[in-house]
Amino acid sequence: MNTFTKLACTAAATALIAGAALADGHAQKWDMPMAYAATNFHSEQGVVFADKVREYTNGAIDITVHPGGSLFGGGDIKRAVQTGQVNIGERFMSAHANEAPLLGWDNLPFLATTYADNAKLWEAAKGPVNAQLADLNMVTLYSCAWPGQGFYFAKEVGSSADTQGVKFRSYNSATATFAEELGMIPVQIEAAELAQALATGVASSFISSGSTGYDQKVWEHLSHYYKVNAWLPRNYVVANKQAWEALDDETRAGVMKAADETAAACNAKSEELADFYFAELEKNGMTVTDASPEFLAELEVIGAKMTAEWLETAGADGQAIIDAYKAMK
Ligand code: PCA
Repeated sequence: MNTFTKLACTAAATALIAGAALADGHAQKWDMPMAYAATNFHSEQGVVFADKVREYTNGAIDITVHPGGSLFGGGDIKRAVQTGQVNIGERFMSAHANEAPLLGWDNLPFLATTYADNAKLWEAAKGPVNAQLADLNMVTLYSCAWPGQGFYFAKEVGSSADTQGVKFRSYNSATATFAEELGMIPVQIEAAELAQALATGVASSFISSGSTGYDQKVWEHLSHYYKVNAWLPRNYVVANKQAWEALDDETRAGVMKAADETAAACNAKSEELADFYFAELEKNGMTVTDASPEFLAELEVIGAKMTAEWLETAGADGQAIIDAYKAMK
């Protein structure tokens, strides 16, 4: 067989297998909105995932990644997937904990502060959380943790005496509550708009990982980062339920294989990069330190209150997640 014939045979075979995915035999093109910078590890892993999906489904599903909120802004991605405007997307689901309290499981202060513990907590949470997402018409393909969350400020902060009246960028209601407890004034803003919010004075502090501070070059506006390591929140890559159910078993298995591999790679990448981000913040002039014992003690008291409030809204399912997690430790 010459090269051309071989290629033609491979293409024909691929087309045949790909045909398994759709009744009309064409590959499906799926647009995948992602909310964070193209160079962020979540987005880069999204591209790796798309490549793996093409490979493991023999080209049946062809995903195009749209990072940086370019197709849908972060706040609109969940609805876009739910309603089938897109078949797949990435979302920071704890931002929707006011609609579905269970989705706040990954914002519980000081409960699981290492990658190993965060993986255990996800193990404990994923049954009820994925059931909740299924109720919202979404199928979870994979989730990936951000590095630990700490506070960014434009000044030295030793305790809540220094945070009164400070304008704070929140990314969900849990972080807004945290800020209010510290006397700050929260406003919810997507990461993609963070640099602009800092530049215009809409906010002068926020809680996040070193990753987002690095992506948004926040050293241009802020001076201090306190490594509180309060929690490791997660992004989820989810599919629209009808789009998912329309796939044949073999194609779904290919997508899940890609998803499982990407989950492992993405979480490993997050852990590997955590200290790199701190070094970059420092290199660009920021002071990166642990929070003072006084500030940390205050944050722990607030954290306990937030966990109690979450349990009130998340109910028995929430308690079951915490219990199952503690049983694993
Ligand atoms: N970065 C995202 C979510 C958590 C994180 O570390 C953000 O600040 O929006």
